This record gives sequence, structure tokens and C-alpha cells, in this order.
Amino acid sequence: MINTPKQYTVTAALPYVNGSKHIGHLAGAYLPADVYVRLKRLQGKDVVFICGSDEHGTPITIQAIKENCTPQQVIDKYHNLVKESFASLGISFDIYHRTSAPIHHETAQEFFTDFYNKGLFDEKVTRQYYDEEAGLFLADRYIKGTCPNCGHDSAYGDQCEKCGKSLDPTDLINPVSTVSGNKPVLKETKHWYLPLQKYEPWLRKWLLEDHAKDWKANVYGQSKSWIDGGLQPRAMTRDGEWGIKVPLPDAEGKVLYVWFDAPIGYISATKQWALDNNKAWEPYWKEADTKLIHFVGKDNIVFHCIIFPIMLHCHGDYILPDNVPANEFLNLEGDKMSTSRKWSVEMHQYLEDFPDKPDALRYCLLSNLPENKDSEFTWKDFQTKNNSELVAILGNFINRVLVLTHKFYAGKVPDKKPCDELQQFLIEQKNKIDEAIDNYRFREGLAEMMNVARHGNKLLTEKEPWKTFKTDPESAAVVLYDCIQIIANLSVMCEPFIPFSAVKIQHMLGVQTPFNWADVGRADLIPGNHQLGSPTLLFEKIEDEIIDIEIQKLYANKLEIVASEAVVVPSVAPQKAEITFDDFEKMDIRVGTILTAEKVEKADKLLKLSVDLGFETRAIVSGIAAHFKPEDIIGQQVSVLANLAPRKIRGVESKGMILLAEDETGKLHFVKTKEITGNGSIIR
Ligand code: B3M
Ligand code: ZN
Repeated sequence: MINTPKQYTVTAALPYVNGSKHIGHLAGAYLPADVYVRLKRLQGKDVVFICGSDEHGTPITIQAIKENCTPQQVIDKYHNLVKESFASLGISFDIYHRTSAPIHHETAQEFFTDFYNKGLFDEKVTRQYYDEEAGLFLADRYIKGTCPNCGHDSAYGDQCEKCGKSLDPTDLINPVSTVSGNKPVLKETKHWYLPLQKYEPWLRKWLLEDHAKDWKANVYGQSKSWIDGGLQPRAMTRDGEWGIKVPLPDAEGKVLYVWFDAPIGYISATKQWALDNNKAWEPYWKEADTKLIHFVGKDNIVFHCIIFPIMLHCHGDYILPDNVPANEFLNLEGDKMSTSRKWSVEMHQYLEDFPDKPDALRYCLLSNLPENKDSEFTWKDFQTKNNSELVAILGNFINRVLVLTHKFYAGKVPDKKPCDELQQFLIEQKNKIDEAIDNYRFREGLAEMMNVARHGNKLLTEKEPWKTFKTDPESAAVVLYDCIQIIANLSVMCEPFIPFSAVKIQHMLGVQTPFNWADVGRADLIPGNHQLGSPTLLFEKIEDEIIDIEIQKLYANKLEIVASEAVVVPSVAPQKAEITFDDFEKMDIRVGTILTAEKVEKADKLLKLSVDLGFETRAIVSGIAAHFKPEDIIGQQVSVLANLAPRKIRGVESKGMILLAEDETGKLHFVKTKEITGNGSIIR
């Protein structure tokens, strides 16, 4: 670990622009990276923050086939959308580059040529699956078939998700291309392999020994299990047209493997940034006292901890990452987030619905980052974090202080002496935030910032300046002076986390030159007699109705998806995250009888049911229209999750959920008791 870096090179994973990106991506890499970088900038450090679009690789090619357009059209469409979403959420990249840029193609080819000239590649001819209709060699993930190990009929070419066995596509029984649905054929093809196993001893020393202490357990653990599992030669080239041409004369129709070129994208983006800003790029990649940090999500760990470091090592001129503080996954309302399954909150959608609230999302995500294990975003939690923390603690404190100062002193800061005790407290908090962020514990850093606001609120509540103004004017003036110093400190402390609000706070304080980190910890930041600006609303309460709309949108998607997926992809789902007995106890499951059933207008998959629950009869909308005819299910006894929060689905208020079992063929069955039981009976 580098202790006193001269400069910082901070990268965030280059998103594939095969679609928009969701808030899980944000929480995985971009937001923590942004907090880190913002703090370093406030500290006056020399830092470059790099990101951009990853525009090659199979995901883009497949998306182009799906959208019936060219890969270029796909990347042009999503590059801007993703770039703008990041900007609107305050992710402050110094450059948002593209891997389609010529400077990137050149840089990636230089790496390849360097390796080739040093004789580092093994050339090998193998037989690989080819989709004749799509005219495409198929990446492992795009081949499905029956698992030779457990008989599961939709195992992927690289792994069976049912039994977990690692597979080679040629192991699959009855392989099918997921691109065209046809049976792929085996075709011979030549590629250039990097023998990763040769670098194992070096990797063990650099990663497993030298970084045993300073890398996060999840990152270290995943890397170790890869290394222990035995490293294999990996092809650094692919067949295809879309990508960076392999710079060799006998390599027609071959492009660089996307995971070869993409991380080099960090370097080429730095080159472009340096050109744009009249700087040299080399120090950021080649000087030993540069701290290189890769922020990535869980699924990118191996590429950034094993493959890219091996590449940098092979090249020889480059520094290695000082850390790869990868996060785990952010789930959404109890299920894995997925854009394709429409179970997600896309960044641009959030911004459409909450255009003036980027900080509310940043705050909620940061307070709940999947730093050590998967975590979860729920709309209710988002509402609570906004209303009970941002509004009730931070916003309320600042507002009360400013309003009181305007009321009692016409907005002029009372001229008092700084309080030693307060100064001590602020310094402690500053150090705690520093320490937390330096060690990639962003949740903790955020919590310590909020503790400063809590402290301020407590001071106000204890000293009650609105009362003492008449009885003890000196006390009122002192406490407001102190509180204004707290706000000034907060305006800097909160900047890495909620930068839009930081600007607003300094504006309300009437501060001309923005503060920096060196100012934090001073209890005399705002001088006596300074004229404050006028208070404006910092955070706004989010009402139930707004949240309900978001939840309804999500579930309306889910009902349709569940119904359609059930038919197409029969599979045994992995077990969900563990819950406690208390969680289970919260569910009120009852026996009920379907009294009426009818189709919901303009929704193929939905039935509207009225269900007698013994104590009441209620409407429930269920995504089962593809499975049951309304007339067949009237009179059936079913099990109902009765205390599920009501939600509007296609204009119908649905109260509760019918429990269903899905068999291997995707057919749905009601879950019910063997004997007819009284309606309203409790199931437990
Ligand atoms: N494009 C995967 C992803 O979007 C990949 C990251 C590249 S980082 C060099 O998650
Ligand atoms: Zn299997």
C-alpha cells in the first residue's frame, strides 16, 4: 500500500453500452469511486478520475442483433444516455471516454504487439461452437444445453447454475445457441492465448502475500479462490468483426478479446484526458508513487485483480493497482437487480421521476452500499432515508439555525469566540471520515458526517436559543454562532457524498470561495458579523403516493415477466438470501376461496380475482392469466399472503398475493391445503 501518493489514478469500470445502467451499478462502483475522488480533490490531491464506455464485445453484438441494427448504432444510442445519467447524478469523472476512439485502438494494439514481440502468447487451434444463422462464434454464455452432471436442461456453456459445475460448451448435451435458437456447429479457429498459469507464483506473492491485509475480504477471497482453482491459458483474441483488429498479418476476422482491450481503456482515456488538458499521462500510470485504484462491481473482480495485473506485469512499464475495492451486489425489493428482467431502477428512469433529487439517491445508496455483502434497495427505505434523515436531521438542523439567525440577528452571524470543545469534536469527526474513506468504508464515512448534523440538532434542542434569546441573549448568540460553524463544516464534509446539497449549503451561508478539506475542523470558519444568504429548501419530503407509484411500476413489470418467464425458462431458482424467524412471522398467510375471476383489460397476463378470506373479501390481481382460465378457478381454495401492502396494478387496487408453485415445465399450481379448510385459516 502506498502511504503518501504523489498522484491518484482512480478508475471506475467501463460500462458495456448495450443498454442503460441501473442503480445497482451505481452502488457497485461509480458512487464509491466518486466519493473517494471528491474527498481527494477537496484535500488538494492530484487525482484523475477515469471512466467511459466499453463498446466492444459480445454484449454489444448481441444487442445489435436484438435491436436489428448495427453495433455502432447501439453504442451511439447508449453512450450518451449513460454518460448524461452519470453527470446528472454528480459522478464527477475527469473524462468519460469511449473504447471505439482511435487512440484506444492504437493503445490496445500496442499492448498486443508488445506481448507478441516478446513471445508471450501461445497460438492454438481449437474447435468452438459457431451459430451459422447469426454468422457468429458463440461466447460460452450464449450457449445453453443439458448439464452432463445433473441433467438440468438449461445449463450455460460456462457453468450449470443448478449444480454449480464449471463447464466447457462442448460438455453440454444438446447445445442450443441462445442467439438464434439453432443448434450450433463446431468449427476450427486459431487464437492467441496468454498462459495465465505462468504468472501464478508472481501473483501469489503480489496479491495473496502483499495485499493480504489491505484488500477487502470479499475481493481477496474471490481472487484467492481463482488462483487456488488453477489458472488457465486464456484466449486474448476472438473471432468477429466488431472490436479492435488483431494487429497481425494473418489475423483476418480476428479481434482483441474485450477483456484484453477494455482495461487498457483506462490508459487510453488517461492519454486523451492528458491531451485535452495539456498534461502528461505517463506519471498517472508509470510512477511508483502513483496510487492506482480500480472501483468495480463483484463480477469484475477477477479481471481487475488477476488478468489486468498480469497484463500490466507482462508489459513491464506500468504500475499495479494499489487496491480494487469492489462491492458486492445491490438487490432490489428482495430480488436480484436485472435490466433485462425489468427488475431494476435504471439511472435515467430515476432521474426522470426525481429530476431534482440526485442527492437523495446518492445518500440512500451510500448508506446502504453492498460493501462487504449484498445489500438491498427498497423504495420504502429510500423514502425513509430521505424523510427521516436528510429532511429530519440534516435539512432540519440547517434550516432551523439559518431561520433563527435571520429572525434574531437579521442574518448576521453573532460575533462570538470559537468553542474549543466543538473544535475538538469537529476534528475528531473529520479524522473519522478521512480514515473511513481512505479504507473504502463509505457507509461509515457517511454516518460520521451525519453524526455532525445530529450533534448540531442536539445542541439546538438542549440550548433552545429561541427561548433564551429573551432570557439569556448571550447563550442564544453563542449557540447560533457554534451551529453556524457546524453548518460550515458540514458543507464540506457532505460534499463527497451529496455534492449538490453542499453547493446549496455554502450558498445559503453566503460563502464566496468554496471551503476545502483543510478548513474542516475549525470552529471559526464563518466570522462574526458575516451576512448569511437566505435559507432555501435543502431537502423535500417524499410522500407515500410517489413511492407507491414506483413500487407499482416495478411490480407491474414483474407480474408480466414472471408469467412470461415461467413458460420460457423453466429452471430451479437458487435459494434467496436467508431470513430470520421474525421475518417469517411477519407474513400473514391465509386460506381463501376464489369467488370471481376475470381478465384485466389490456394486460394479457393478469387476472383480477375476488377472494374470500373469511374476515373479508378482497380484490387481488395475479399474473396467472396464461395458466388458468377464469372459469376454471372459481371456487378453488388457495393460499394468500394477506398482509402484503396493497398496490395498484393496471388501475386495480390489489390487496394480497396468491401463492403459486412453479414446476420444471414452468406451469403454475395453486398452493393449497389438502382438505378444504375454513377461509381465513392461518397457514404457518
Ligand atoms: N464492461 C463489464 C461491465 O460493464 C465491463 C467492465 C469493463 S472494465 C475495464 O460490468
Ligand atoms: Zn448441473
